[in-house]
Amino acid sequence: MENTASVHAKKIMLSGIQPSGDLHLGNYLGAVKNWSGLAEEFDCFYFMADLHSITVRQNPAELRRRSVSQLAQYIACGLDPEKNTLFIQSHVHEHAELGWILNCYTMFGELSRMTQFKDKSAKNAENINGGLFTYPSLMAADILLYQADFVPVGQDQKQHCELTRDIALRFNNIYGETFKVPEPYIPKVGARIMSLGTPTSKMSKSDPQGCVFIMDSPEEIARKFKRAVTDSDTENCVRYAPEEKPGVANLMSIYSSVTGRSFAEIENEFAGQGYGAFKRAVGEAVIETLRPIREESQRILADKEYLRGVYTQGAERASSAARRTLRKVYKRIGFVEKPF
Ligand code: ATP
Ligand code: LTN
Repeated sequence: MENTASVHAKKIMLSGIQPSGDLHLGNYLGAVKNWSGLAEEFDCFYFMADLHSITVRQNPAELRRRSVSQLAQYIACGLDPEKNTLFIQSHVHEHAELGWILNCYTMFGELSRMTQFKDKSAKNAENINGGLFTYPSLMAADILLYQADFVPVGQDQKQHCELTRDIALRFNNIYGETFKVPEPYIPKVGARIMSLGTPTSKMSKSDPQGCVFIMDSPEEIARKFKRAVTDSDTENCVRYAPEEKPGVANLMSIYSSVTGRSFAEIENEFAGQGYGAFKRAVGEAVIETLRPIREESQRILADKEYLRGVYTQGAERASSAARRTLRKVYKRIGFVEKPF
C-alpha cells in the first residue's frame, strides 16, 4: 500500500495522446520528449487517449495495434513503467463517468469556441458527432480525476487546458474545493512543429508527406527533409524570421529542439551555406535522434506479454487514484452512495 502522504508530496503531471495515428516528430518534440526525466520530481501519469480517438472514425484493428505500439513508443522515449503510470484510457472507466458529469458543467458557448472542434469538424464534415463537440469535457475529466498540477502538451492544447481550469473553478465554486486547478506545461522550443510540406500548418498525422513519423526509416526521413519546403526568397540564407521565412524557421526549431543549439548558434553554423546543406543537416540530426527510439520500440513491441503487464499495472494504479476523486465528486453532487 502506498503511503498517501508521500504520494501527495510530489506534484502530479498528466498527459495523453490519441492513438489515432502513429506518433510523429510534432508529438515527440511538443509532448513526449518533455515527459521523460520528470518522474523523479513528479508523480507522472501518461495514457493512450483511445476514448478521444473515436470522435473520428477508426479502423478497429488499427486502433488496437496503435494503442499498444504507442505504449511501446512511450517506453522507448524514456518513460520507465516502474516510475511512470502508463495506461490505456478506456481501461479506467472513471474517465467516461467524470466526462459525463463535467459535460453538465461545461457551456455550449465554451465548447463552440474550441479551435480544435472547428478544425476537426471542417476536416470531417460527414461526421460532426456529439463526441467531437464535447471532447474537451472528457479531456478535463482526464486531468481533474488525477488532481494534476501540470499538463505537458504542445501549444495546440493550451485552449483545452484553459477550459479545464474554468471547469474546475466552476465546480469548486459550487461545491467547495474538489479539484486541483491545473496548469499547462508547454515547451519553449518545439511547442508547435509545422508541416514540412506546408510550413503554415501544424505537423499532423493527416498529412503524411509533411509529417515525420517516429517509426519512419532513416531513408524516408532523409527524403522528407530533402523535399521540405524552404522559402522562395532569393536570400538562401539560414536566418530565424518566422513571419517572412516560416519553412526555414520551422527547420530551425526542429534542429534547435534535437541538438539543444540556440537560433543564433544555428545561424552561425550555417552562415554562407545554402538551404540544401541545412536541410541535410536537420534530416541527419533527426535521424540520429529517432534511431534509438525506433529500434527500442521495435524491440519492446515484440514482447506483447511485457506490454500487457505494463498496461495492466498502469490501469490498476490509475484506477485507484481516479476512484478517489470520482467518489468525492459523486458525494458533492448529491448522488446516493453505492451500498456495494
Ligand atoms: P491530429 O493530427 O489529429 O491533430 P495530433 O497529431 O495533433 O493529432 P494529438 O493526439 O492531438 O496528435 O497530440 C498529442 C500531443 O502532441 C499533444 O500534446 C499535442 O499538443 C502535441 N502535438 C501534436 N502536434 C504537434 C505539433 N505539430 N507540434 C508540437 N506538438 C504537437
Ligand atoms: N486532446 C489531446 C489529447 C488528450 C490529452 C488529455 C492531453 C486527451 N486527454 C489529457 C493532455 C491531458 C490532444 O488531442 N492532443
